[in-house]
Amino acid sequence: MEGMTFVGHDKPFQYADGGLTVTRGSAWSAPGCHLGCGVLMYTDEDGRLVKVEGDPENPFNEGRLCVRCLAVPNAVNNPERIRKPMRRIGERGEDKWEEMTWDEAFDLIEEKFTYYKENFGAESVTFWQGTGRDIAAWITRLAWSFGSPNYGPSLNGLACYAPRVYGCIALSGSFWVGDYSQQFADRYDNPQWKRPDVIMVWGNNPLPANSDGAYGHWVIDCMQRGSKVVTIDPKVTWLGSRSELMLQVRPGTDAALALAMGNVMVEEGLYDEEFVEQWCTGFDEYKEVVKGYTPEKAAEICWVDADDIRKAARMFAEADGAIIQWGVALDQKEEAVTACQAVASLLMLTGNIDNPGGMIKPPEVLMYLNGWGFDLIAPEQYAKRLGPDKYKFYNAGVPAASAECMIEAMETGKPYPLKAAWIQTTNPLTCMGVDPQRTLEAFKKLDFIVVVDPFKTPTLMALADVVLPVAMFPERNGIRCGDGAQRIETINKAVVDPTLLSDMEINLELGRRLCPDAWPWDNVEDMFSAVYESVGLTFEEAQRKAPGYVPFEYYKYKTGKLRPDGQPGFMTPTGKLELWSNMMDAVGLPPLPAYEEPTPGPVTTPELYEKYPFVLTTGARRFNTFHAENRENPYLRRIHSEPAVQIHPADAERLGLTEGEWVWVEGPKGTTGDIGRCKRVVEITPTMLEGVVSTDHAWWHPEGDPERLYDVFDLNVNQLMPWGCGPSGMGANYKCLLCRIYKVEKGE
Ligand SMILES: Nc1nc2c(c(=O)[nH]1)N[C@H]1C(S)=C(S)[C@@H](COP(=O)(O)OP(=O)(O)OC[C@H]3O[C@@H](n4cnc5c(=O)[nH]c(N)nc54)[C@H](O)[C@@H]3O)O[C@H]1N2
Ligand SMILES: Nc1nc2c(c(=O)[nH]1)N[C@H]1C(S)=C(S)[C@@H](COP(=O)(O)OP(=O)(O)OC[C@H]3O[C@@H](n4cnc5c(=O)[nH]c(N)nc54)[C@H](O)[C@@H]3O)O[C@H]1N2
Ligand SMILES: [Mo]
Repeated sequence: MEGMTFVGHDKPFQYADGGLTVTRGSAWSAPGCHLGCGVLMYTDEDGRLVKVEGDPENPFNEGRLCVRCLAVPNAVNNPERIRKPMRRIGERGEDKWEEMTWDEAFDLIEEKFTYYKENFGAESVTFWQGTGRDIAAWITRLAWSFGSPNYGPSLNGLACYAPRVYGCIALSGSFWVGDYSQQFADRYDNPQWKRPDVIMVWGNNPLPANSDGAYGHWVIDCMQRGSKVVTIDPKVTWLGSRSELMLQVRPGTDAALALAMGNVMVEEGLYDEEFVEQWCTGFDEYKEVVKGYTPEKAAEICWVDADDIRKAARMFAEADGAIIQWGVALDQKEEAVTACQAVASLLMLTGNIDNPGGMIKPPEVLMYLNGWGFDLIAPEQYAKRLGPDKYKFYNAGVPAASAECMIEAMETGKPYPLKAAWIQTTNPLTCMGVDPQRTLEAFKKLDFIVVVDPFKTPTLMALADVVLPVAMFPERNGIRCGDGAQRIETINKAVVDPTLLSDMEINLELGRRLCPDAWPWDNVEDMFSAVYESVGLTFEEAQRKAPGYVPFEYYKYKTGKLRPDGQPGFMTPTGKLELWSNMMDAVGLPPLPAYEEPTPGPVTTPELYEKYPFVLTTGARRFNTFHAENRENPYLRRIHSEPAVQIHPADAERLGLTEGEWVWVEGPKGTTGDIGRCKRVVEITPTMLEGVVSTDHAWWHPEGDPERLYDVFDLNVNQLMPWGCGPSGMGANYKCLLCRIYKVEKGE
C-alpha cells in the first residue's frame, strides 16, 4: 500500500543473543489481553521460553510491558496446561477424560456438526467467543461459512464496548478513540499530532486495563507533556489521585453527570458554536433535554459536588484537543446505550472529533474484516439469528446474536431447538455471563459441546464433551490489523511445539472439513497472506517488516473521506453529527440521550436499599489477572491471591469488619425476589466512596476440587445479577447493584 511506514529494524525477527534465541513479535492471546505490545521472546537451547521483555523498538509500547506478559513463560510452561485433545468419558461435571488424537477429535466434531446441520439446521450449532482475543475473524468465518448465524459472546446485553460503539455510531456513524499519536510510527514527535489539553478518564482505569487497544501509559506520556486529567470513578484510582479533578460518582449515574456537563456547556456558552452550527443537527432538542440537568440536580443524583461538575465541563470545553478515555463501566448498566450517547454528545458539542489531540476514527479494520466471512452466510440463514426479533437494535449493524436469546432458546427449544456449542476463548460460567447457574442449566440441555482452551476451567469441567487444547501466543503465528493503532503487526512463533495447534489452525482444519470452499488455504500463513492482500503484503513480508503504519489524516469529515459518496460530513442519514439520532429513532428507541436510575437502586427500590445498603460495583480490573485467567500462575497469584471486596473505612467500622477477613457479599437479583451471594476478603481502603463497595469478578480456585467446579459457585459475583439487558438489547447491570455484607461463619 502506498504511503505505508515500516519501523526499520537492524536485526532480523529472529536472532541469537548470548546463548538464547530472541524472537521479535507482538503479544496477543492466549493468555488474554486487549493490546498487542511489541515483545522480545527468549528461548533456550531446548526451545523453552525462558523470558519475555518489551521491545524498545516498537512504537506501541516502547519497551514497556505489564506483569502478565512478563510472567508469560510460566503460563506457557505451566504444568496445569492441557496438551492433548480429550473426550469426556463420565457424566458432565465429572473429572473423567480420555485423550484423543487431533484426527479423532476433528472426525468426531465434523460428524456431530454435520449431523445437527442436516437434521436441525446449521443454526442449531452455536459459536461462543470471549473478549478481545484474536479469534474474532476466524470464529465468525467458521460459524457463518457453516451456515450458523448464532455466534457471539456470552455477555448479557453485549455489555462490553458495544454500547459505547453503538452509542457513538447512533450520533456520528462511527466510533472514535482517543488520539495518543498511536497511528504514527514516530508517535509523539509527529508534527501533525498535538497533545490533548484534557483527558477525561470516565469509568475506565487505563493503567491496569489497557483496554480496547489503548495502552494505559499513553495517558502518562501525555501528562508528562502537559495534558491535564479529569477522572470520573467511584474509587480514587492511581490516576485519579494525580488528576486535576476527581469526581467520585455513584455507580450507574454517569448519564446524569454527562447531561449536567452538557447543561453547563450550553448555559455558559462554552460549546463550539461554529462547529455545532456547521456539523451538528438536533442541538435545539438536545438543549431542551439538558435544561433539566442542572449541576445541582446531577450532584444530588451522582453524589458529587455541583461545582466540580461545572469545573469539569469548563475544562473539557475550553481545551484545545480533549479526549474522553471511557471504559466498560459505561456499558455495564441496563440503559447503557443512552448513557453512552449522553457522554458522546460532549464530543460533538466541543468539536472533539477527527481532530489532533481529540478523538480519531479507529483505523480501517477492513483488512481484518476480509477474514470475517460475512458474505459466506446465506441471507435466509442469517435471518434466523437469535436476537433481532426481540431487539430491533440488532439490525442496526450488530453482527452477533444475543446471548440471552440463545440461552433462552436452549431452555425452551423456541423458536427452534439448539443442539451444540463451540466455546472458544471464553469462560461463561466463571466470568462472562450473568446468573451462572441458569447459564449452566441451559447449556446442559445441549447434546454436544466443544471447548477450546489452554486450561481446565469451571466451564470446561461442567460442560465440555470434547476439549481441544490451544497454543499460546509465543507458540504460534498470527496477524493483527487495526485495533486503535492503525498498524500492521504480526504474532511470531518463538516456541515450536508440533503437538499443539493454534486457534486459527484449529478453525482452518475444521473449516476445510465442513465448508472447504470458504477455507481454500493449506496453512494459516497463506490464510493470513490472503487478508494482507489488500495492502500488498504476504504474511512472511509483514513478519519481517512489522510494525507497519498505514497513512493517516485528520479532519476527514471536511474532505469527504468518511463517506462512500465522497461528500463532506459524517456517515449518518443527515450527514451531520446527530444529537437527535435518526438511527435510534429508526429502531424505536428514544433519539435523545436520557438518564435512568438503576434498578434496583437507592432511588428506585428504597425498600431493597434498606436491606441491602451498599451500592455494589464489580469487576474493576487488577494488574495481575485478565478476567478468570492467571489464577494458576504462581507469580501473578501472589500479587492478589483471593477475591476482595473494597470498602471505605467508615463503612467497615460500622459493620465491625477487619482487613483480611472473609465475608459474604449478598444482593437481590434485580427485583425478582431471588438473592445471590459470593465470598470475599475484606479490603479496607479510603479510596472507595462511602456507601459504595467494589468487588473483583471472575474468581475460581484452579487448585480446588474440579467436581465442585473449582469453587466457582462460592466465588462468582455474577450470581448477584439479574437476568436480561437494557431496552436496546445492550447493556446489563454488571456494575450497579445493591448488596449487604456479613461475616462468613466457621465451616461455611
Ligand atoms: N462481574 C463482572 N463480570 C464481568 C465483567 C465485570 O466487569 N464484572 N466484565 C465482563 C467483560 S467486559 C467481559 S469482556 C467478559 C470477559 O469474559 P471472558 O472473555 O469469558 O473471559 P475469561 O473468563 O478470561 O475467559 C477466557 C477463557 O479463554 C481462555 N483463553 C484465553 N485466551 C485464549 C486463546 O487465545 N484461545 C483460546 N482458545 N482460549 C483462550 C482462557 O483460558 C479462559 O478460560 O467478562 C464479563 N464479566
Ligand atoms: N488486567 C486486566 N486488563 C483488562 C481486563 C482484565 O480483566 N484484566 N479486561 C479487559 C476487558 S474485557 C475490558 S472490557 C477492559 C475494561 O477496562 P476498564 O474500562 O478500565 O474497566 P473496569 O476496570 O472494570 O472499570 C474501570 C473503572 O470504572 C470504575 N467504575 C465502576 N463502576 C462505575 C460507574 O458506574 N461509573 C463510573 N464512572 N466508573 C465506575 C471502577 O472503579 C474502575 O476504576 O479491560 C480489559 N483489560
Ligand atoms: Mo470486556
